[in-house]
Amino acid sequence: MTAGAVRRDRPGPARGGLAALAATALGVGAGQLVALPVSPPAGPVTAVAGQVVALTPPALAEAATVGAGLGSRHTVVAGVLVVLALAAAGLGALSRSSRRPGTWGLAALGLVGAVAAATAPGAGQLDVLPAAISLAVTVTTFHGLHRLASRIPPFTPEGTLPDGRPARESLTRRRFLRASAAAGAGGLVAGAGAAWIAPRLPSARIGPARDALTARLTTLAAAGRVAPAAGLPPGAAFPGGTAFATPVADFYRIDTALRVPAVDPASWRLRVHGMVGRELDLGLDDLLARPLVERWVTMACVSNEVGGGLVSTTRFTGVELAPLLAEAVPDRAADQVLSTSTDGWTAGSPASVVLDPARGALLAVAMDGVALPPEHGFPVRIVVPGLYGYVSATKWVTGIELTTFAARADYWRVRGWAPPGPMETASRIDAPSSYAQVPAGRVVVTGTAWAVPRGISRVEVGVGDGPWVAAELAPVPAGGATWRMWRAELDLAPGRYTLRCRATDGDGVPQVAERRSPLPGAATGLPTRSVVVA
Ligand SMILES: Nc1nc2c(c(=O)[nH]1)N[C@H]1C(S)=C(S)[C@@H](COP(=O)(O)O)O[C@H]1N2
Ligand SMILES: [Mo]
Repeated sequence: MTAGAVRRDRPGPARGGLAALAATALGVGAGQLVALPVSPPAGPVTAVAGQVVALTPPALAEAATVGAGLGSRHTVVAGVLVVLALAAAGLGALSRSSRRPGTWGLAALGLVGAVAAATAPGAGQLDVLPAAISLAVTVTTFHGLHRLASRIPPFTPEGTLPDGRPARESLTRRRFLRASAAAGAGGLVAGAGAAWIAPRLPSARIGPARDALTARLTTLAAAGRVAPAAGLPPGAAFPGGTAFATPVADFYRIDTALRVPAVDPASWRLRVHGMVGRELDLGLDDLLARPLVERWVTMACVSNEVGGGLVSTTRFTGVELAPLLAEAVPDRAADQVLSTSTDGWTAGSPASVVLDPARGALLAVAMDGVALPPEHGFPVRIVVPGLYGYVSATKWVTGIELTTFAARADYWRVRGWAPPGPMETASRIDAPSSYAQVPAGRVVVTGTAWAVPRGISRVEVGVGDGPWVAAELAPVPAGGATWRMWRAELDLAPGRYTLRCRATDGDGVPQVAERRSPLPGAATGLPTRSVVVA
């Protein structure tokens, strides 16, 4: 060995393991810290723990809770940390001749965190950021520490190198140990700091505030202060078909919010202003003091493709918007109701629609009997039956301005979308699924159709170019504000078929068959589905 050359060597399993462990600690600590301003549940460890809890069968979760003194959540977090530490140390120990096992393994662990954060219910678009930063910090730190560890000469007795020079081993070793200790300690401090800060942030109050609002609504309902929605008529959905009421967790979600706004209901205000005779300024208590109603509504997104899933139905609870706005004495010349959210998003609805008491626009506070989830607009959002979400359904609403379409354009109109029009009559085939193989004979086809607020009067199904066959229509709660399930039985011999369907609205007008993509208005065209009958 030539004098002065730094001998490269394999770091033993202990050094490799220590390097990976310290790097992971720093990376995870950084990720947890970055999550604070983004979204605390999106911290990589918090996110994985959350998914573990969500995926644990209830019986097992209960057993874990009973068994754990600290409560299952802390136990799960501790479990995740232990598994992570073992995995990281193992990957580091494997990285002897090359950094590759550690690099790829640690990156894979980081990806698990990112996927957990991105797929958590209510995740915002920025929620992968903490895990991504965590991954980058971990891998970079691991590289640095691994390089230091590789520079430590092999152990020789008497502290000399094989060529007899005095080893600088102790110096290099000390540098490696010091750097590892610094990374590990930094990670611990960051992680512990984040864990201490998170429950003290305003966003941590949203969960309890939501529960409190749900409890309050339950009390109001028990006191008869909520006009209940008509119960679902029996048979509103067909066996094997799509559920009439979309579970809240499956309700489609569309918004531009990079992070889900955390709006404290205690300080929430709604200002009604603009072309009005009298401005209104309401808090949540003022809102809940008004008569509350429940209403079944099917909401749809204008960007839904034919056959797409951006349409859902739930029972909203809220305050009638038309009489509330009437109290502000809107100017007759105001043709637009422009609503604003805390994040600056705006929706411009036709005043004629929102101010029409028969349409039933709501300031909604709950869906399916529970306070709105944060990602669906907690604490208050607007719901206008028959208007697409982009021109009506403002989540986290805090302002309503009476104005004109000539004077103000809303968020999506500025970006090329059409001003509000009536909702297109639309239908969808839900079963059999695409390219499903079904046995020959009687084939049951189910689906849904909507044309809010006109309702659905007829749905027909066709096979190939064959004639239209009337489908059976399920009963719906009163009015046309919801979708309507349908079902048809076809007699099919073996072969490949294309099924199509067509809905007719309550005014007797069939849905537009001409194929048109969403932008600038809603899509039109008849849904089709390929099936294989064997
Ligand atoms: N504040 C805010 N509200 C919003 C949006 C948004 O981006 N920001 N998107 C709208 C659109 S385009 C639709 S389709 C509906 C979707 O509501 P959901 O996510 O509760 O299903 O919300 C509307 N309300
Ligand atoms: Mo939308």
